[in-house]
Amino acid sequence: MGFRKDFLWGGATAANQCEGGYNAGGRGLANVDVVPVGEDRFPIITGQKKMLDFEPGYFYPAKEAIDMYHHYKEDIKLFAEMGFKTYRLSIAWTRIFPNGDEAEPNEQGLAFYEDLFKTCKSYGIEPLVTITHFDCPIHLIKEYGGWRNRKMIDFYENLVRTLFTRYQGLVKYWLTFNEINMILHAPFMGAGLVFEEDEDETQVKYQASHHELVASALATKIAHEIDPENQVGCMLAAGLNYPYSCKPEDVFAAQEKDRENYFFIDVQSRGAYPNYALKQLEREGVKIEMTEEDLALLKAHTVDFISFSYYASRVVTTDPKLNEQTEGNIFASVKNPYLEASEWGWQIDPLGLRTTMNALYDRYQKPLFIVENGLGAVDTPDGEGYVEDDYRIDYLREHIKAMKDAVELDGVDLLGYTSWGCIDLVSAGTGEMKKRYGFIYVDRDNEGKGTLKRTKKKSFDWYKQVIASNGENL
Ligand code: BGP
Repeated sequence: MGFRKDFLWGGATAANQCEGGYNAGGRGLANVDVVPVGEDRFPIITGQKKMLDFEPGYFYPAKEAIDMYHHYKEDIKLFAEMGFKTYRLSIAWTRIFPNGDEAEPNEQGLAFYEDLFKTCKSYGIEPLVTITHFDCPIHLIKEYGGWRNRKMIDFYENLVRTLFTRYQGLVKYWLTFNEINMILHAPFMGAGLVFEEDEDETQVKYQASHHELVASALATKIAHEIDPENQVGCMLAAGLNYPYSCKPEDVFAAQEKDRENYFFIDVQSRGAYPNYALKQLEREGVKIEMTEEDLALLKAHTVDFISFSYYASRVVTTDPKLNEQTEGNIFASVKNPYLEASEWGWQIDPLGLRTTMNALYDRYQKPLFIVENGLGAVDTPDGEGYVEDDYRIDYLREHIKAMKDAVELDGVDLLGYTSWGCIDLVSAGTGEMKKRYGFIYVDRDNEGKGTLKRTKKKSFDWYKQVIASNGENL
């Protein structure tokens, strides 16, 4: 009983939120570099405002972040001390191909990740690599319009072929696109999309989604050809949509919302566009350009496992009077009267994790991997930088309990768990440093000031014993 013996405990980060070193080692600029902190952030993330260069007067947190580019050996050593079996990180596309469309990769970028993976391996830590985590070279946006353009599939193919070849034997677990469904809510981050005023946004988003889905299937094919040991997963921003009431219209509306998410995984895991999506796109007048070869590729190269992030559940209602909204991961939700929320309004729902796991496992019957979960909170360190983060421990404990129930009581096959932001990093939604998730405090503030010193929080020792007991001591 309990978690499998080889359960992959660990933590997760993304290149642009922790690495910094934005122009080091021949790196080019990416979309995520030019998203500033402040009121222009949201319009940029959603593709409504164009900002494709650093502009004076703005603060760009990804430029330096927590400077993991220069601290990775120290950081991985700390992860090893916690007993990590895996470390989920992402590749910065522009370290490998600074513009995205070069024929030859940048050796300095390749060497950087090679050493990082070797460092992980030296501690027995298995890297879990997200190929693109909200990451698109600026040049590809300016020149080709991001993922709306079919040529992106070729550039992505070049990237993945390079990675799978170079890191064969070092990396076995790959995720093709972080939170692929976020393209609908944060299209600049998810697909490098900036909209023209008269453009049909839905049309563009679904065409771009199609290109990413084909690219993902192609990556799965190439990964298996290069090394049959490779395991490729899709990655969903998960979290169920509850109907606010048992009114049939509310239940139906919640089902429709869930389908917005399932659509992507249905294609990646079952290998075909589901009927409900084809019908809905037809009703909305969306026409996706796709070829017979695309459909054959999607069918033949489905993912090996389903990975997802889970922070909160959402609520859907058809009653216009019930419009009290609360924040959620990138987009808002109706308030759930039964749940507490984080300082950022994300509704805390451990049982919702078990329900989400069951829904995904029932639907796909493939192993699951929880690759993000955690509490974003304001930490108050003492003079030494130590944080007593019992609130974070409570959140994680309750979620790990729920995931244990899904495994033990429901029989879900779960490969591993990587909590989000295992070391403090820049928030994707707000760009702030004050929203922290880590077991390790980093002395860095919202303005980019601080010594960058790393200090273990109370949760560090707690998570260490969770891992050591394979989830028995919570
Ligand atoms: C997910 C992203 C992560 C991460 C996390 C927490 O959507 O994949 O990159 O940042 O959410 O969100 P935030 O940083 O906004 O608190």
